[in-house]
Amino acid sequence: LLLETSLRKALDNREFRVYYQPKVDIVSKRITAMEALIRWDHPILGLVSPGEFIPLAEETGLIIPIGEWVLRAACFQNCEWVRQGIPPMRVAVNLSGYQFQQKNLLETIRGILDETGLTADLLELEITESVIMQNPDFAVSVLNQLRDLGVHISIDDFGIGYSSLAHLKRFSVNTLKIDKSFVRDVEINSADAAIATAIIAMGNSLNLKVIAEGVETEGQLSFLSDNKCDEVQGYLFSTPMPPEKVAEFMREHG
Ligand code: G
Ligand code: G
Ligand code: NA
Ligand code: MN
Repeated sequence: LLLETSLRKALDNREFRVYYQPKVDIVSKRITAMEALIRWDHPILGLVSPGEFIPLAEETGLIIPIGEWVLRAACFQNCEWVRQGIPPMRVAVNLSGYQFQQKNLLETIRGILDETGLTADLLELEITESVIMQNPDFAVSVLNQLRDLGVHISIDDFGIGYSSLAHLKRFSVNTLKIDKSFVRDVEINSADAAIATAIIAMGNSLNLKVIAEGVETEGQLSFLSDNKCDEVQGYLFSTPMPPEKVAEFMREHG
């Protein structure tokens, strides 16, 4: 209850931060996007991870204003990076299931793009496979509208949410993001290796990009590269960093 009360005040008190983690093209090594990951800088607890407060935000409905805040902050930040002369890259924002179901999701996103001046192609939305599969028919219609808006769409945590190929071909998305639980032991666990390669093959055959998250070692990177995965993300390249670090990172890696 204490946490809920302070979560309510956190937006007004400007206690949220957005950290950014790069996505890297395996072949060219270029940065394709920066994923926005929220942090709560609590006055007493210090940095609280989203794993701890996103579920509470969802239970209380606070995820709607918090999610909108992240979207706006990330879009403003990406405009600022463009203004600084950093080569254009997308900013990727995680959408909660509650946001995905909001009737005014499209208006909200359109409004934030207008307000910040960011072009739609520089915004990416990450929606988990489980959220999409809760109601595949509804998801098809929302994903079509988002595609028409011109934003890039990724299916997050892919591989644990039971999409069939039949469903996948109906979803207008750009990218499949292999869940990090399959990446961790991809070199030593033959089932994980089989799942990862199957997702890559499925993505390739449906003309979708495939990214692997949670890449921490050169061995995992080699496996993914040998098996024609398109992009990678993880501690091997960078932990999530505050926005002021991104410019420096891009000077070294852009
Ligand atoms: O950043 P990790 O660093 O701790 O994130 C933990 C979880 O919180 C991940 O599942 C991530 O997708 C989720 N998450 C991070 N930022 C956001 C956000 O802005 N909105 C939503 N809905 N989830 C987020
Ligand atoms: O659910 P989502 O896929 O958005 O989760 C992203 C989470 O994974 C965040 O908590 C982020 O900080 C974390 N993360 C990012 N890179 C790595 C990595 O290389 N290894 C591990 N174990 N976690 C990572
Ligand atoms: Na994500
Ligand atoms: Mn994920």
